[in-house]
Amino acid sequence: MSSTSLPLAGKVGVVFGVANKRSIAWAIAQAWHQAGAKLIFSYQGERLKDNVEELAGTFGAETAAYPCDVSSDAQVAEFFANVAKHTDTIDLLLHSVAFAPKEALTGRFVDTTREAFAVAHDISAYSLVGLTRAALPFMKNGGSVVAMSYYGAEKVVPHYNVMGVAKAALEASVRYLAADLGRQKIRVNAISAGPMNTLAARGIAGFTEMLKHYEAHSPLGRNVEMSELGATGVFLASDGAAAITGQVMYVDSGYCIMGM
Ligand code: NAD
Ligand code: 0WE
Repeated sequence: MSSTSLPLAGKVGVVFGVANKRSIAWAIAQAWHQAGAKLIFSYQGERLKDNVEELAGTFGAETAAYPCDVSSDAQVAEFFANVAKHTDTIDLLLHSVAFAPKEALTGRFVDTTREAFAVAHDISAYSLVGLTRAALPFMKNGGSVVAMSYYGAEKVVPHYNVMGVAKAALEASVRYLAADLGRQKIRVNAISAGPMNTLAARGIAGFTEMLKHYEAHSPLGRNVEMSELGATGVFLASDGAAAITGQVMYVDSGYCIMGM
């Protein structure tokens, strides 16, 4: 295929949420790159700098990565100031960031502290609003914003707790952002992924059982592959999805349609 026939040829994207090669953000970034997009990466802090620079480097030495802790307005502003050194246009934004204090993901939801509730919502939901607003001055030709969600936003998943409430806020934010920005040809959607074996899922008690449960009970009888999240990310970013905004697209082997 010639590069001009690639679905994201000439597009520029910013990526939030790569921690390592197993990150969902890395799967979508690879798919965006293979579809012809040029990408700029962020990383949460110094701890992840080398990891992310090494991964970004596989796209060519000129692929940039800058720090951005999304809980800091100053770091968000600084990140986009760094982006401005490379481009005056952004077409794609990937939000693949979530965090709740570990103790909030065990035990009962009713025991969630004010502090854990605030942190989970700040990092996992508000950051989509703040990052999208910071990207707006660059999205002169319209754009596509993609966020990652999970079924626990809709239904009670044991121990997902405050993260489920934060994902509900994220999904509602997707809709309100889509309504605000549609006239600027900026689309905002979420991918609700089935359970994936990443750093964020590791150490969750019963995670292996959850993978087995999806295998046993989803219509497709299997778990989701990273490349399938990548392909959905490319679709949502491409002109094929030009009339799709404000949606939560389930990429979960069909699990969420089942009543029992
Ligand atoms: P991951 O650990 O690879 O990615 C989570 C990312 O969030 C990391 O890169 C981490 O650095 C980043 N992050 C956390 N706090 C941050 C902060 N303050 N500032 C900047 N970045 C911060 O795990 P993942 O599974 O790839 O998670 C990515 C997204 O996918 C999350 O939104 C998660 O909720 C969602 N998701 C995951 C699954 C799953 O089963 N793994 C399923 C559905 C949705
Ligand atoms: O969104 C997530 C997990 C996000 C996450 C993970 C952690 C682990 C380490 C947020 N915060 C933290 N904080 C930490 O200290 N998923 C969709 C994966 C996930 O997490 C679960 C799940 C699934 C699925 C937690 C309980 C039950 C199911």
